[in-house]
Formats: sequence, structure tokens, C-alpha cells
Amino acid sequence: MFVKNTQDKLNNLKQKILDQLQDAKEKKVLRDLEIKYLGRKGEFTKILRELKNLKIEEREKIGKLANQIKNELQKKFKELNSEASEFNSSASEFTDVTLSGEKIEKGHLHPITIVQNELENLFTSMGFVIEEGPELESDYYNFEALNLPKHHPARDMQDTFYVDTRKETKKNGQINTNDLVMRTHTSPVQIRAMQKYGAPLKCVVPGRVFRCEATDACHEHTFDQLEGLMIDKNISITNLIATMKELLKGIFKKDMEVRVRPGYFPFVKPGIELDIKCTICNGKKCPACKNSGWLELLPAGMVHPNVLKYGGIDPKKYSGFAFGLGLTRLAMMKYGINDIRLFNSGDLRFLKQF
Ligand code: FA5
Repeated sequence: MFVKNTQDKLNNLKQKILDQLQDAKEKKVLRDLEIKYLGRKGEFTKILRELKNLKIEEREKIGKLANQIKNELQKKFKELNSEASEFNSSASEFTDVTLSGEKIEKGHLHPITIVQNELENLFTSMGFVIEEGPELESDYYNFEALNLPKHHPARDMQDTFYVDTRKETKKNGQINTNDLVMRTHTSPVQIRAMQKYGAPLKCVVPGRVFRCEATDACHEHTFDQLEGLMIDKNISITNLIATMKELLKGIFKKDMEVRVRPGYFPFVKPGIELDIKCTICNGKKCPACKNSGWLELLPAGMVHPNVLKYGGIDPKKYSGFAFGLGLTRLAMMKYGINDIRLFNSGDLRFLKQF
């Protein structure tokens, strides 16, 4: 008896819906009807909920009929929907599509991205390829393969955040721990690029780096660098200086006052540091240049033979230069920003100026 009742209820409801659909010509009306009858709280669903009171075989029978009716109705709704008009004929619900919409605020590039794009264009025009590397790097690539073995005192110059996985692996005959570090510089990509491309090679590597460091007007714990690497036969320091000059001219659109001094990095030999005269105080000394009048911007040098070997390149045949530009500091100097911490501050008053 209960089964018969439910079958009747379902068939009657189907007919009622089909009758109402005859007059439904607009999408909104169709949508409302679909929700009213087939929606989660709709009449059709209510009947289905009563099925739980039936015996299992009865439930199967009614369930089948219910699914069949539901599919038919959904198909009908779909058909009518594709023929129906968007607009309601009643004037009160008329939508004037010619009215201007709400203005969507347009975003723009971050100053670091602007400078990075400019540098990428400059270097690709000189035949360099753009390479990328992981920000979470192995201790091996970040230090060891750059001639900085474990316990080398020069590791102190770049303190970072370690992830200790306590596992040992063998690579190139050497035992390596699987320790991971947030990379302290973009230099590990030198090795990755040498292993990937071999020699000759010209690449630049923009990217974010991390150091465990107290912040001030010219130091951040998270900042950007751009690594440069050129390897070929007979590369000398003259090629390096010429490329650095081209880089600065491309960014500042004029010849910059620079000073070159010796610099120590275990992965280059010899090593140099190129500083530019602080553009914030014009060399008069300010917090942005640590009261020195100069800003350390471009450390560089000739790639150490051990590093070439780690990269799988024969140092007897090839030589190369490398530099590690402080991209964030370059952006500071280009735009006259006196505190490096503004870049990652998320302060829209600052960001909207670019
Ligand atoms: C390095 O990171 C070397 N890998 C660079 C290098 C590459 C040398 C290839 C030779 C050959 P250094 O620690 O000096 O070197 O950092 C490079 C540049 O990053 C600095 O000149 C500076 O401009 C920038 N820099 C360093 N530390 C910070 C910091 N805490 N905040 C902002 N910029 C920084």
C-alpha cells in the first residue's frame, strides 16, 4: 500500500512539474522551479527521504522509478534552459547591460620583478639563458660543491636555516648528508647549470635567497639575487668587468661611479667586490649604505677550478667568471629606497608608487 502511494506521489509530482514548465520561458523562473522541486530541500527530495521506511526490495523498486523521473526532469530543465531567455520581462528586474560596471583595481608588478625583468631582457640580448634552481637546496649544492666543505669557516659568512634529514648518500664518490638548507645564495645553480649544459655556457639565475640575519636598513633575511655565469675557452677578468659595466649601464641608464676591491669567496679565484656609490646620499654616508657612502652590490670572480670540476667541466680546457648581484639592493639604488625592509612589508602605500 505504502509503495503504491509513493509511486502515485512521484508520478503526480512529475506531472505537476511538467505542467508548470510549460509556461516557464525565462532562465530565472526555471532556476527557481528546479530548486523548488529538485533542490536539496525540494519536494521531490522530501519524498525520497521517506524511502528509508520501506523494506529493502520495495526501496529498490521505488528508488529506480524515482531516479528515472529525476533524470527525465533534469534533462527537461536542461533543454528548456538552453532555449530560455536571460531576461525577465518584468521591468522591475530589467538589467541595463550598458551601465558601467564596478571598477576593478588593477594590480602591477613588484619593483623587484620590474628590475628582474629588465635584467633578464638585458642578459638574454647578450646570449645568456635564464636558469632557475630550488629555494630549498641540498647542503651539497649550497656549500660543498662550491668549495665550502663541512666545517669550513667561510660557511659562517652565510648562516642559514637548516632542515636536518639525518640520512647519508654517496655522490661522486663522496659521502653527503641529505641535509637541506634554505639556499643562502643563487650560486648553487652554477653547479646545477654546469652539470646540465656543460661548457661553453652563459646563464643568469634570478631568485630568492635566505639568511639567518638581523635585519636593518640594508639587510633582510629574505632577499633576491641574480647569479651570472660564463664559461668558455680563454675567459678572463676583462670579460667579467665589461659584463658588469654593461649590467649597471642597462639598469641605471648612465655610467655609475664604482669601486672594485678584492673579495674572498671560496668558489672564485681571484675574487672581487664591486660597490656602487650610494645613490640615496650620493656618497655622503647614510643608514642605507651603513654610513660608508658605498653599497656592496656585485661580488664576483673567476670560477675556482675545483668548482668547475664539481660541475663536470675540465678546468684545463675552460675558464669562467661568476657574479652574484644583490638584486634587492640594486632595486633600492635604482628607485632611491632608503630601507630594504619596505620591499617585503606589504605596505600598499609603498608598493603603489611603482
Ligand atoms: C654571495 O652570496 C655570493 N654567492 C656572490 C658571488 C657569486 C660571489 C659568484 C662570487 C661569485 P654575498 O654574501 O656578498 O655573496 O651576497 C651577494 C650580494 O647579495 C651582496 O653584495 C649584497 O648586495 C646582497 N646581500 C647579501 N646579504 C644581504 C642581505 N642580508 N640583505 C640584502 N642583500 C644582501
